[in-house]
Amino acid sequence: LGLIRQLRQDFELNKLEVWYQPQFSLSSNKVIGCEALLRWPSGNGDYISPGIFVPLAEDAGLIVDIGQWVLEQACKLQQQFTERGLDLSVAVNVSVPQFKVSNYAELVKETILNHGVEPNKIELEVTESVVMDEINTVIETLTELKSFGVEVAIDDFGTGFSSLSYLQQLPLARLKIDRAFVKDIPDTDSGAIAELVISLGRHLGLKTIAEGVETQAQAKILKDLGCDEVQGFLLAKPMPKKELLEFLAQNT
Ligand code: G
Ligand code: G
Ligand code: MN
Ligand code: NA
Repeated sequence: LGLIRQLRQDFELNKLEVWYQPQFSLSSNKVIGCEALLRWPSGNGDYISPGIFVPLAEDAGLIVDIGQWVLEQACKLQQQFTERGLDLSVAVNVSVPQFKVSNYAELVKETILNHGVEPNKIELEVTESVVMDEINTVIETLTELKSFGVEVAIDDFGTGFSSLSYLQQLPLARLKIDRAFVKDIPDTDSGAIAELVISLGRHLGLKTIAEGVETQAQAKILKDLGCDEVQGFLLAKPMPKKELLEFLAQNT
């Protein structure tokens, strides 16, 4: 079976999983939310990376249905947070083809309303490739969602080939510093880019969150630079929902 047929079949058989990686405030050291990340069990105990199958699902248009399902899972988790008295947000990744659905903003609003979730506890992560694909449509869609309350973050910031002018046109809450700019801190000049993004965020009134933080040294430098939040193996890896709820019971 081709990979995409296998993926479609496994999706229909409800075999895909959503794992969650906690995100932490650098000032309070507390969990502030988590990012939803797809996992595709290969059948022999390990997982095919979303880095491999998400691009295929995007090409096949399958990401539209999968992405909607991920959003529903995120809303269900957020409901559980609220039931447990946890004030935490859930971030989901959104791909280009999802924005091409004519009523994408309506669909997101409806999904959030149907789950009785507070819109500002759901964050959409969009990459620069999403933003640059059809900038006017994307601005319109995200502006509508922002006025509903949904938060928007730019994912993998600095890795795309975009101009910076869109930053002022989008209703953003957060810049996510890509792990490429975090990984060599404090050994190389890549820290200079993290510093630049943090400073840019501050000037634009946006929060900054660093991804891929693996060492205490990185966390300390990022904090000293004024970065607001971190996500990375140092603090917590992506984990299944059951483990996440256990982790939060211990860590909130
Ligand atoms: O979890 P991991 O680091 O392996 O993810 C690799 C890539 O897959 C990341 O760029 C991430 O944004 C993407 N990805 C993970 N889950 C989703 C999802 O639900 N939707 C989309 N569009 N991309 C995802
Ligand atoms: O592109 P995006 O930011 O959505 O991807 C997030 C991906 O980064 C997830 O697949 C997650 O597994 C991975 N990730 C999260 N924290 C770390 C980390 O500290 N180190 C490394 N190498 N990868 C990480
Ligand atoms: Mn992401
Ligand atoms: Na990223």
